Amino acid sequence: MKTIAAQPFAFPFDPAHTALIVIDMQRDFIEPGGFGAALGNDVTLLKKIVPTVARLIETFRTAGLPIIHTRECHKPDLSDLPAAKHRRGKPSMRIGDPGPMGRILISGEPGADTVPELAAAPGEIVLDKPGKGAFHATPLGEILAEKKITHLVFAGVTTEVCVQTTMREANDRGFDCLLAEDGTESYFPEFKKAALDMIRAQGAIVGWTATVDQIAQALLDRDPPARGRED
Ligand code: C5J
Repeated sequence: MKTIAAQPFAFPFDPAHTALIVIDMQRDFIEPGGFGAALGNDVTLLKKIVPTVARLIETFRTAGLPIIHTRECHKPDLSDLPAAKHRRGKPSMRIGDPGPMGRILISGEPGADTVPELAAAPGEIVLDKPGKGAFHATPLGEILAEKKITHLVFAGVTTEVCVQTTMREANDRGFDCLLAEDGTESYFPEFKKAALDMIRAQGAIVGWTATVDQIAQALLDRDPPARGRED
């Protein structure tokens, strides 16, 4: 067993039963010139976490632990898109419409792909999901059961939508969940803060949070990075 120095208290985990889930680090949400930017969102907030998420992924690769990358997207014929989800959003820019990086949130289109800096390595799982939560209408539950995973570390975007929804789904299914505080982001900083507070409230009601350094320190048994002198 190992322990991550986390909030609201230490997170004990067995690396042999732990996986990383990286949620929706897709070009359309993160890159300037994508769907998120076209909707008027400040994508620089999301782009800033890419190197930190890359470090977390590298930590799991070094430790030899499973990594699952998700992408929120739909089939080209929209057969997995509920009418209620289709109706939402800006009328001029709905899922499936032509967007700045191909059809919006459609599998196979450039905008739906993961940003190249975080591309999956051979052997890592890439899971396309039609919902906000990664368990809905996907084989994620079966994949984790087959790998005997009991503990999940999360990163990705956006904190309060797809990340938090998936953590809540996982929590209800009996997984212990920890979110990388600096490996997740929102277009709305106040929503990120509220989501982190909510997750770890009432004795980790949804899960734990920790920094990528704290996660790496526990997984790789490394000392924390040296801090500069403050005097
Ligand atoms: C995600 C969204 N990935 N905000 N999607 O959070 O619509």
